Amino acid sequence: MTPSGATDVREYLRAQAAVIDGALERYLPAPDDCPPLVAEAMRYSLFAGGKRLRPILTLAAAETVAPAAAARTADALPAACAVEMIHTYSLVHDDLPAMDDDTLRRGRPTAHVAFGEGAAILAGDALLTEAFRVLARWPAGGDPELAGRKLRAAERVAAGAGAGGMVGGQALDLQASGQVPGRSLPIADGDGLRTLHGLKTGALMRAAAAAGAILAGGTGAEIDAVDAYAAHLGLGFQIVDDILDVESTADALGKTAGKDAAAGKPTYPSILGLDRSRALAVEAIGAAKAALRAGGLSGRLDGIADWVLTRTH
Ligand code: GRG
Repeated sequence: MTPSGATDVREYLRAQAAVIDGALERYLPAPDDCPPLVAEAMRYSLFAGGKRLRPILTLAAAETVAPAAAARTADALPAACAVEMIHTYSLVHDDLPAMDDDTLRRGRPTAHVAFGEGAAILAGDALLTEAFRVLARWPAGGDPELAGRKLRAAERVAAGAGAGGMVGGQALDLQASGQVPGRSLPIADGDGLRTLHGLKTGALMRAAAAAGAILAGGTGAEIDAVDAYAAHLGLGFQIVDDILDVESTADALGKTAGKDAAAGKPTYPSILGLDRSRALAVEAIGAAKAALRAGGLSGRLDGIADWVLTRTH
């Protein structure tokens, strides 16, 4: 990527994150709409400075399949917000003592440290549930074609987040780290890691991108290309995450660094070494871009793939 291309994509990511933050503010229950503790705990984790990569994928996928139709990309904004709410719920629950037991996330004390375990569990539950309210309700209007697209997008997001997607990946992660009595499932090679992360990290990214393409009225082939792109991107993202966990600091990452190694978790660097991990990340990002090209698509998703490789947090 050229330096100007890198600046351009960073500017795009910043601008889209601001659009998403504004929309999240509108879609989220206000403290008057529910017991204030729930609204406060949801907002605490959601507005703590996440990168917004998944919702940006939703918007960028919509732009990619419907480049000339602003209305179509606006149709994808509620789903983008729903995906970020689901991602944030997963972080809140992942940080709980029963899971990863972490105290720092997005540069702040984790939700259970700030609000207590019970309230953090409820904040996660509420984020997940409200996400599907957003998916069902917006964009509003009686257009039956749009209603059909909303339903397909919601189904896709549920599948990516659910038992055969992110939740399933988290279950494999618990088993891999010996946290399920009598059900350990150690991971010893790259294929095992790929399966785990394809679910835990990749499935929601795939659903995020596919939902954008669906809501913008993409063809079946376009939706498939965007889905394949996001599958490779998710892998690249995860490998870079594992490398940053080794090489970066808590200050830069906004979360505990070196946590995986300390917990004896299988990671790309621990199983394959840093050099091979870097090469695999480059390969995955190349494959993501190739999947787009194979579907006759280009545009922002390409630059986002390059950014994933060079990101520092
Ligand atoms: C609890 C059902 C359930 C799932 C948890 C997402 C997840 C699954 C666990 C988070 C732990 C982790 C390190 C996952 C792998 C990489 C990842 C998803 C990192 C966090 O995503 P970022 O970097 O975070 O996009 P921000 O804060 O920028 O949104």
